[in-house]
Amino acid sequence: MSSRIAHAGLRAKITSAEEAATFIKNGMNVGMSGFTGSGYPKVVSQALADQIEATHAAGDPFKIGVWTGASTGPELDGALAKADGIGFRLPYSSDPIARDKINRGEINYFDMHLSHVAQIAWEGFLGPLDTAVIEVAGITPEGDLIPSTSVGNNKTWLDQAKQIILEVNSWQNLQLDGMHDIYYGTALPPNRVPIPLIRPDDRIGQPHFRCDPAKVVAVVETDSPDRNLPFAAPDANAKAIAGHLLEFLKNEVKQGRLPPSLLPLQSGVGNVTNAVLAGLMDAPFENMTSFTEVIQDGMIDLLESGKLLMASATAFSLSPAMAERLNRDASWFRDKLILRPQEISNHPELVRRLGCIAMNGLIEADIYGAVNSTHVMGSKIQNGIGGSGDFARNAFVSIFMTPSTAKGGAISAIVPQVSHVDHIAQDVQVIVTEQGLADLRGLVPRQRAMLIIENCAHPDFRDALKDYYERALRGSFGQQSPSLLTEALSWHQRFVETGSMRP
Ligand code: 0RQ
Repeated sequence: MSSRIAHAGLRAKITSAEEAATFIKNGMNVGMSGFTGSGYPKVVSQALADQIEATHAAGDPFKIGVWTGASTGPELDGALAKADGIGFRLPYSSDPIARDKINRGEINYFDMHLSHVAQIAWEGFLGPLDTAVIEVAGITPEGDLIPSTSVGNNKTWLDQAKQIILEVNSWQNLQLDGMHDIYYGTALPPNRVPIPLIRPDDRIGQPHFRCDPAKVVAVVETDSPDRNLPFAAPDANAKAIAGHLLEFLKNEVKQGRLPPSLLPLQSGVGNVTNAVLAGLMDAPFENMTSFTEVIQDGMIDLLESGKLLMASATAFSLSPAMAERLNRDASWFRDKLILRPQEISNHPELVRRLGCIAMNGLIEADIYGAVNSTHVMGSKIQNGIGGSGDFARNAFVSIFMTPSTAKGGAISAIVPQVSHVDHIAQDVQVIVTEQGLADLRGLVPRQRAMLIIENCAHPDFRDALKDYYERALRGSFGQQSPSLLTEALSWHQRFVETGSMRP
């Protein structure tokens, strides 16, 4: 195992997770690796949670700021949240225990665009980064780090942290070495230069992270798997959404607006987006590419089928079975997959230049096309905006999709007005539900309203939406985006009071 730690000085720092965790103190900011259940530290975070619990039991405070790439696994977010050890969290979280504490106001949560994290850390808004805890697949003789299954913000954490703890995970296949492209050319203005990436498969950086061995205080060996959840088999709604979307893409090719190989695909995480990827297996598009944030199961299937030539992302988000498959055949996948820092995988300059097709989920959309991706009933966070904003604003085609109802039909995903705005109507070009698809490009708000209600709303809510819209046409203060101010959020209020949006 220690053979993965080829640098003599760092081999001398091998210690237990418990010992390593003692370097982290109350009040510290800790930058951890990890992105959607892959490449996150597994044992130091758990040992830290144990120490936090013991400190609390002794009557002393112990909370830290946790900065990551995005969501992580139960051994990190779950364990630390359960121990009441997180005071501040950024930039994305989907852990159920942490979610409850965020929504009770017990964790300060900074939900932000994932491409902005490195910049805001360099600008100093978050305070100093005291410690970095980074999972790696190995350490080279020179002391460079072989990344594992996510890159996220690791480069930034390693550069900024005062001290570094490394988890060397032998569960990760060493054949991952060479899959990563770590670009060190970013800078703050006025010193920025164009990012020299022209095609999704361009490599513009180096395979390993730089790391100052003098900052490393502990090296911990582990053998723990990444823990992602399995995907559900696509249900009828997911299949219907995928069907509408694939018809749309076929028509775009027919109209000459998209090439037959489409443009680089970005796909959000979740069962619906995975169903779309599954649908692409039988669609007539060949030689596709992907420039996205996370690689999920459907992408791997597409790669193996030969329909997708390559995928660029910052992390894997694979079911346990698929993670095993990737781990077994890492050398085959290594030439077809590129993992980059998230400031590059999600970079607006690149998303715009490449002309990505962005496909993301939503919580609710309103009749004018504004999208809420994050807050249930305007105040309760589900996960966070993640990379959806990085891609939606800059994509060549910006698509959002959802089942038309939630919570067993009690909630309409199409509402008179969204209760929280993540994506303004100008960033939303296409909305898809199992009912149909609304292509909003070139339409003014009044045209959008009719199309979204007719094509996307569930029949159970369609008449009520029409009724609202027609009364808004008569009673609104202005006619650009007609609305009834005192009624626009009444559906949400009704749900809060009665448990249903239904009248
Ligand atoms: O909650 O499991 O408690 O029932 O939201 O909803 O339908 O399973 O859909 O997994 O695709 O998630 C927007 C949350 C959709 C996701 C969102 C409830 C629903 C369920 C999940 P339960 P589904 P999905 C790049 C892209 C932002 C980040 C992003 C998301 C739960 O897509 O986090 O796009 N997006 N990143 O019941 C009340 C509604 C609801 C609702 C759904 N209208 N009202 N609850 N739910 N709609 C990737 C990254 O950034 C990492």
